[in-house]
Amino acid sequence: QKKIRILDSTLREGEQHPGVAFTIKQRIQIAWMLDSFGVDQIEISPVVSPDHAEATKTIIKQGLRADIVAHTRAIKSDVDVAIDCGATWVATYMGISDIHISAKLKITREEAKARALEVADYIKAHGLKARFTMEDASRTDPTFLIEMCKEMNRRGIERISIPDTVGIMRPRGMYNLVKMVYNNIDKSKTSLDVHCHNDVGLALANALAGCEAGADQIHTTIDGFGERTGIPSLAETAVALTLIYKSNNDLRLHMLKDLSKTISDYISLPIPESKPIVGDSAYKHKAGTHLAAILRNPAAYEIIEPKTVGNRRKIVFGELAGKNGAAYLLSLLGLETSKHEAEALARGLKELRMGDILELYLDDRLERKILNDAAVKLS
Ligand code: HCA
Ligand code: CU
Repeated sequence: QKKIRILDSTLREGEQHPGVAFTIKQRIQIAWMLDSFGVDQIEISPVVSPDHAEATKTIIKQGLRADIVAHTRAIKSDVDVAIDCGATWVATYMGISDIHISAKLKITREEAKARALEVADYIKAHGLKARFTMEDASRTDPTFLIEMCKEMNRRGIERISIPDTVGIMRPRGMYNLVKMVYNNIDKSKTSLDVHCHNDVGLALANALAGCEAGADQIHTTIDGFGERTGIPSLAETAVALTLIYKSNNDLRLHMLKDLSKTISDYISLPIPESKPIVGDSAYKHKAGTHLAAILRNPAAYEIIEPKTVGNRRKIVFGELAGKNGAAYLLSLLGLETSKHEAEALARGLKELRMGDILELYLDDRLERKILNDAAVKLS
């Protein structure tokens, strides 16, 4: 299985989310964490403010393992800012759909193409590694998209990003779009990125479909923050790649919860409890039938152990706990469990109004022992 890489854009796309803004020190801290987590590239825009330029410079100086990619508009003076920061990787973007060319750039297709190529040549003339982003690729005339990709490919641009800027694709459509580009370029010169927006919740599915079609790098942000409803979250992407696609196994997954927690502390926004992998509910078990199975083998309802991703298992005793849940609760309290007592407690729990619940958070070692004891008693 070919490795699928991760570019994390928390410091660029992530900061485009309302309410998300980091200090210089926080950006440096995030870059260190992302690097030790194991992402391949870290993206930041040095152009948006002097603070961002400062952060970009300092992060580049850290000598991290990940490439630091400076994101710029397709404007030479932007590229100059990146160069001044010491960037060796530059990602430049330009809207190439008719709607972007007319509404944003207010020029013609031919002028847009000329401008893009001029900037690409400029970047290459400075000996930089480069990505060119075909912004709004999913709404671009395919002929023009291919024409542009071929030009970049001919120039030895190392990566082309195919974004679904407005989150309008379905997985099959993203697959076809990326396949079309993939079939039209010399793969020894250029690799493909996918950058999918989550406007209807299909971002990760679309990005993975793009990788099945030949792309080898997915853009993520911590917790999926980004313009509007964002892009795929780092945690979901990392676990999907490791566990489902088996295309990456050098990521420190146990850092996922901490990465998420760090961001939420920095921006004073709680992590939504239903967030996959890192949310508070990601490993909460409630229904009696689930509890009964979890007692014997947590894998019955967990695809990856909570501690593997830095999260914790939580058992909820509420109106759905049933006699298995009740017996478990009694054993936790150190009480000898008879069938009769367990049933009585289960009836009591049934009386609970919806939402009146007791949650238990357990230390790992204790939990394993108790799970074993309870399983023995019930079997
Ligand atoms: C933007 C556009 C972008 C670029 C993606 C990329 C998009 O907000 O600047 O560079 O790969 O969604 O098209 O984020
Ligand atoms: Cu984007």
